[in-house]
Amino acid sequence: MKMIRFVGVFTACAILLGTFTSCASNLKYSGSALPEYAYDETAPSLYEEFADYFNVGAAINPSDLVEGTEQYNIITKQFNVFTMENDTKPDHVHPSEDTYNFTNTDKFVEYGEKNGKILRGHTLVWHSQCPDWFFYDDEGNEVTADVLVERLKEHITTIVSHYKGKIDTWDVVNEVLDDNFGLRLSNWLKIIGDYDGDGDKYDFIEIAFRTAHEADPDARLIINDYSLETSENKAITMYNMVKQMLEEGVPVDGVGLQMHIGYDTDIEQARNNIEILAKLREVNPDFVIEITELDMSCYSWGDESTEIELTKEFVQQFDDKYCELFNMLMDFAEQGIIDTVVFWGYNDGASWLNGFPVANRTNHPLLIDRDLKFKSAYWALMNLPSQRQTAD
Ligand code: 9MR
Repeated sequence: MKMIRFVGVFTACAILLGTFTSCASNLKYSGSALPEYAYDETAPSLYEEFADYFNVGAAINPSDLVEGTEQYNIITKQFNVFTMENDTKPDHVHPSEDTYNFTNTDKFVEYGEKNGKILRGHTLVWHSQCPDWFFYDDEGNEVTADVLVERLKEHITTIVSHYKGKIDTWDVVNEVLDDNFGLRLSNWLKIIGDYDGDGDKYDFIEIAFRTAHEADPDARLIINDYSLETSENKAITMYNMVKQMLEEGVPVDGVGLQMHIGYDTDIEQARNNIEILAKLREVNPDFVIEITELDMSCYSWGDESTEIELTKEFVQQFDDKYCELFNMLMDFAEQGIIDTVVFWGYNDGASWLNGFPVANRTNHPLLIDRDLKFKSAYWALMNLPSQRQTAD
């Protein structure tokens, strides 16, 4: 048994060394740093490796918080920021007007406090996973703007106060922009509209930020959205909206780029869009950009297939793209623009991308595989900080 294992490890080692030595010499992690390396006490740590640049985090679920499991050990060692993937969303925390369910997020906070982690709350206001009771009265009629504003304030005040000083960062509003133009036509927008009569319809967003800030003045408040890295139009729309809100004194501390990207995403486009958003620092020098939901699909957008062969060439391309992305993010980190990068999940088996946009597909978007082994993309990234420092 031991012999078979040795041969397996030796072969993997030889293959990997071939891959690594073809990229660069004198790598910090090579040799024993196998792509199939499983967690043990001697494993290095992703967030510690990137400590000079940004915090590195992951979205997790309650099942990851069982002390003593491999999952628990991996997340605790690898990441220093966490988001609950689903359990802090409105439908979980506030399923009906008089019911708040803090059980799972309380456990998350307990874990974070015990292990000294930074915690993100996702999310207070969203069009999805938001129960209908917010928008209708007992007779099923749509509520007035006044009623919805009161419900919105009560919702945010109760949740943010409950976690005051415990949850560090809130995705206050999520996905409020439309894919093509302006604001998404959600129930929030439709019902609250231009509440203060000043000519724009940012009111539900402004009220959400002001209310969250009142409940916990020290919490970092983020406006979170997708495709900001690929659509320049969306990045500009976000820039214009946040600029106006900042000028009006709305306490927005940063923009969250979800970054659900693909192995073929144009990283230079992403750099361009981040530069657009970073101009918000001209209004507020402390304004930050967080990467909040990073993953990298192995399928092109529009590809409907459910399996992909992980050829050596494909894996190399995938790893290179992760490196290109992280190098770009480190450039912004060096300017103080980006300080947090959070993966949406941490192992391929549990990723939402196995079910979206095609059901029952096998995707491999993260750095740890289905068997909880660290992939070559993990090791490629682990080598970046030391390579960058050598190059300086
Ligand atoms: O990953 C989440 C998945 O488990 C849920 O079913 C889904 C429900 O809408 O939400 C997913 O997380 C989303 C996040 O909350 C907001 N940005 C997009 C994420 C992926 O859909």
